[in-house]
Amino acid sequence: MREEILRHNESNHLNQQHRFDYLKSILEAKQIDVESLLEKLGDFQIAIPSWALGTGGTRFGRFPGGGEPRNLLEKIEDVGMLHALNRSSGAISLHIPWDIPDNAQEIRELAASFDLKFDAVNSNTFQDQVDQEYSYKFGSLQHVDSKVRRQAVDHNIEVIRHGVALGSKSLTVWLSDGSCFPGQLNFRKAFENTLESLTDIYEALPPDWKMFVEYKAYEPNFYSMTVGDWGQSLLYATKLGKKAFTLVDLGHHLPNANIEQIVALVLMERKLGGFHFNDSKYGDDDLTVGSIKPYQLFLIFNELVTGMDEMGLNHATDLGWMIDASHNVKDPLEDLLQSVEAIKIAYAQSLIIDRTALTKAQEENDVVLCQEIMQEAYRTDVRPLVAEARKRQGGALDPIQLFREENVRQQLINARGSKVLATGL
Ligand code: PSV
Ligand code: MN
Repeated sequence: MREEILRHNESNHLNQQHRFDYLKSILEAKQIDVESLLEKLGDFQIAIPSWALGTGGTRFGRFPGGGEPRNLLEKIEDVGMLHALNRSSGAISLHIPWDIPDNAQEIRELAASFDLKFDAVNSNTFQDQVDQEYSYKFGSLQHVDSKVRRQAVDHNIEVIRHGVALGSKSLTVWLSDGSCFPGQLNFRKAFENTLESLTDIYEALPPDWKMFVEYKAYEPNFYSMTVGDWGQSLLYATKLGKKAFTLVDLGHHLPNANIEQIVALVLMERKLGGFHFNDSKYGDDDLTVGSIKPYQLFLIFNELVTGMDEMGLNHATDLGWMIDASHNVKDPLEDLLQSVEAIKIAYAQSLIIDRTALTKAQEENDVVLCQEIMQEAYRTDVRPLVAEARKRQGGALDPIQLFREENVRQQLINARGSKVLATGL
């Protein structure tokens, strides 16, 4: 891909230079250090989930476009290609047992050849596997039967073991545990069982690992979820200890929730661990990041950047940045390129907010000016800046255009076939 990228950048050079110079002059007139912005953007990496490289679907059907990765090696190749194009997807997050790294050494070497790291490993106690003894129909870590809980704990410990072999540094636990009908569950017992099971998992974490407790308001349980919101996640994470954190999946809130405020407060408590980025109109739609509510994404990044700066945290490394999405009608790889781009745009916009002026306007209760300041940043077209950062890292000025110019999907179909299905949901 190296030569194709160089050729592509050469033919897009003039247009990019013109747009970048224009933006640079605007930013410099505002005393913004453009070089430092480019550096921050270059450092910022977003992990790709191993389960999002194929076509997703709903319970009504699935319409695969062909050329999906048939195994973990091919998934790594796909993420490697994304990373070559955008230089911003330098990590992969595995879901076990959908992707079991049987030969960790081989997997590690392949990933390293594409300059990829392993981000959080994810356990799965929301589906029954063929060889498992007990069913998770009525929950896993919360289950009334201690044997089921033990099986789910053991699975999580097994996932940690795989993660250690790959060089991961975190475990994400998402539970579908909950209840579908009033009266089905003793909420307090379910909480206590879950906490006890999570404690067993927590104790198996290596010292330099983090545990992310992901919450979700509903689905697959529709009356209660045992980790249903940020309050419950924060409660578990606080009781568990220093290595446990809340994970925010943007699609896991009740309608109109103020996610940016949640982010601000959990971060303030030093309990924000990471993100699953996606977008949604109605529920856990798992749509392309930034496709429905880009302003919300910008407001979330505003809280992240200001909070992290005040706490002396490193934007690129101190939180886990991951995508969690599904692609029913788009090419999965193009969709992921769009998602990463949307995240980088929101990040760049939040970096150019005039913080001194905003703080002053807040102190003076100048509501109109506060909005003007926020929207001045949001309405700045930072795409040439994001593209410049990508080019400097060796990526393509326009990754999707190059993906299409090179007929990558057709090449994948030729190599892997048109009727192949990747593992995942
Ligand atoms: C659940 O909806 C979730 O967001 C969790 O992160 C799972 O790991 C993932 O989706 C599975 O697709
Ligand atoms: Mn998620």
